[in-house]
Order: sequence, then structure tokens, then C-alpha cells
Amino acid sequence: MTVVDALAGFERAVSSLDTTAALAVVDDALATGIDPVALLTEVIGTAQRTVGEKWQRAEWSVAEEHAATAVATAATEAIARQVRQRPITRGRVIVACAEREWHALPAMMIDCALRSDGWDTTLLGASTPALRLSQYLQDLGPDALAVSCSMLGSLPTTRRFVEASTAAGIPILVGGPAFGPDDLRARGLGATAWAPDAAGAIEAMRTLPAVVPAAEPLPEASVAEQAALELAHTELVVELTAHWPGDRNALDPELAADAVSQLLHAIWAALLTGDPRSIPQTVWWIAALLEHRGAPVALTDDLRAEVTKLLRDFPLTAALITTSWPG
Ligand code: B12
Repeated sequence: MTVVDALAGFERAVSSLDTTAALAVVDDALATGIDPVALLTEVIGTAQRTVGEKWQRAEWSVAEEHAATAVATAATEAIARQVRQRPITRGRVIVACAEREWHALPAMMIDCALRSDGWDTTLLGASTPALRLSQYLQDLGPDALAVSCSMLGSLPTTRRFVEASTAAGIPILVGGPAFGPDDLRARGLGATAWAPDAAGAIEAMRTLPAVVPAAEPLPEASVAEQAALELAHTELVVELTAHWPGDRNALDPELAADAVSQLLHAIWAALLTGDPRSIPQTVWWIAALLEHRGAPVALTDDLRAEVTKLLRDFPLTAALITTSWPG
């Protein structure tokens, strides 16, 4: 069996939500000697992204997406069971999701990949509160922390993880879709290292320094503005969705609230990381969402106008919108 065969079989199993068939593909692939990390990223990870696309194109309901993720989770657990038989040859790593981050599967994959490379890993699962993390760092005394972040809205709490970890001298490796395609956001937040995928996580973990200095403070004005936006988030979402989309029937209100919320999170991310690309990336995501639901893509222009009006008293945000989201 090749990785390509495994992907075809796995995607078939996921589309029919058949856990037994998915586990059979994983067992066969491992038995034929396919590398567990390739199985995680090139088979399960790829299949999960297809699931996300189906949801975004409104071909799959949220329930179907949940069921497909349960199949992928079972498959990842099967791989983890096998790699746990390998000897521990390296130090201890805590693998966590940022606070408010419910995409637990990517962290599970990173945990599995690092364990396959001989690290003694402890997986904390979804949404670890930043305060509790400090306690875990003290109790477990890890050599490194690995943090997964899929949603832009969880980057502020990832920064708290960076502060807690580096204050204790512990290096922190970060990754996940919220960081974008390179290490710019990770560096902006003061993380020790970033990697794009599970294979990269293995490589980066091997070369982390043993001890790191406390992360430098972020620019005060950006931190203050992000905190103000976060404090007002619920009211801002209510206010924006009261005016957007103007035609109440153009988009399901829950999706409109999601879109608006993601856009505000993209602004938080740009403020804290210094990487403005999160804003146009989120606008494209909203445009795709609108398109697939038969709503006019030009609604993003109306959204820009509403956001500009509502956030005019936030000077850094206003400047970011002007430069990174031209009207
Ligand atoms: C499954 C899923 C969920 C499940 C998660 C269940 C679980 N147990 O994980 C649930 C239903 C909870 C969920 C919720 C939501 N989701 Co969701 N979800 C997905 C989906 C379909 C798959 C995620 C996944 O498992 N990916 C597979 C992994 C393996 O890929 P990966 O994340 O890229 O990970 C790789 C690298 O990034 C890297 N990496 C990851 N972590 C780390 C860590 C380190 C240290 C390193 C070095 C590397 C690294 O290595 C990994 C392996 O190679 C994605 C679609 C997608 N494109 O991914 C949407 C997606 C991420 N979700 C999305 C959205 C919008 C949401 C919700 C807001 C929807 C809602 N209204 O409820 C909420 C937000 C919840 C929250 N606050 O966290 C959007 C995000 C869009 C955006 N603008 O960013 C996506 C992209 C869907 C879409 N196409 O629109 N979701």
C-alpha cells in the first residue's frame, strides 16, 4: 500500500463515516511500513481539510463534520497506540491547545508525531486555561512546550502561554493554521520556534535551545488596543451583525456572526503579531463562505464600510484596515 492508496481508502471511509473501514486502512498502512507521521499529515490531515472544505461549501452539515472528525480522531488514536510502543529516548514535552481553541485533533497529531520521535509527551487536549498552564509547567517540569492554535482568536492566549513558558526558561514551539504560512506571527508573539507541520515539529523540537530568556514585552499601544477590542467583542459582534448584511435574508444570522467574529479576531491577531495578512486572509475566507451560500460576494464591501465606521475610535485598527483591506 502507498500513501496515495491509503488516502483514497481513508477518504472513502470518512465520506461514509465508517470508523471500522478507516481503522482498517490505518492498520494496513502501518503493517506495510508507511511512516506514522506521513499517515498523520498526508492521509488524516489531508482528509480533514477536505471535510472543512465540504462544510465551507455547505455540502456537509456541522453534524457530518463532527462525525468525520470522530473518525479521524479514532484513526489518530490507533496510530498513537502503536507509536507509544517505541522507547522514550528524549526529554519531556507538554502539548497543548491555546485557551478557547477547540481544534484538538491537530495537537493530538503533534503529540503523536513527537512521541514517535522518542519524546515523553503529555497531551493536555483542547482549550487549556493560561493560568492552569503555569501550574502544569511547575508540576511536570517539561523540557519544552508545544502549542497548537487553529483560530486567530486564540492567538492572544497563545501569547500568555509564551509569557508563562519563557518566564520559566522553557522553550515554546508553536504551529497551526492561525500562525499562517511562515514564522512571522510566531516570532511576533515571542515564541521560540514555529513549524508548518508534524514532520517540521519533529525537526524543530530537536533543535530547540535548552533554556530561553523571558519573551520581550509586546508594543504597549497594540496590546492595549487588542485588549479593548477583546473586552468589547460581544457588543461589537452584536452591533456589526445588526447592520451586516443589510439584507437579513442574505446569510444565516449565525454564520454572519461567525464571519464578523472571525474578522475581529483577525484584527486582534494583526495587532498582537504585527502581521496584517490575517485581515485579507479572513476577508477571502468570508468571501468564499458567501459565495458557497449563494450570497453576493460584494457584501464584503458593505462589511468593510460597517467595520470602518464602528472601529473609527481604535486608531491602530483603523490604520490596519486602510492598508491591509483596501476599499
Ligand atoms: C474538525 C474541525 C472543527 C472541530 C474540531 C474538533 C476537534 N476535536 O479537533 C470543531 C467542530 C470543534 C470546530 C469548531 C470550529 N471551527 Co473548525 N474546523 C475543523 C476542520 C474541518 C478540521 C480541523 C483539523 O482537524 N485539521 C487537520 C489538521 C491536521 O490540520 P492542521 O490544523 O493544519 O494541522 C497541521 C499543521 O497546521 C500543523 N500544526 C498544527 N498544530 C501544531 C502545533 C505545533 C506545535 C506545530 C509545530 C505544528 C502544528 O501540523 C498539523 C499536522 O501536519 C477545519 C478545516 C481545516 N481546513 O483544517 C475547520 C476550521 C479550522 N474551523 C473553522 C471554523 C470557522 C470553526 C468554528 C468557528 C465554527 C463554529 N461556528 O463553531 C469553531 C471554532 C472553535 C474554536 N474556537 O476553536 C474554520 C476556520 C476558518 C478561519 N477563518 O480560520 C475552518 C478552516 C473550516 C473552514 N474551511 O471554514 N472545527
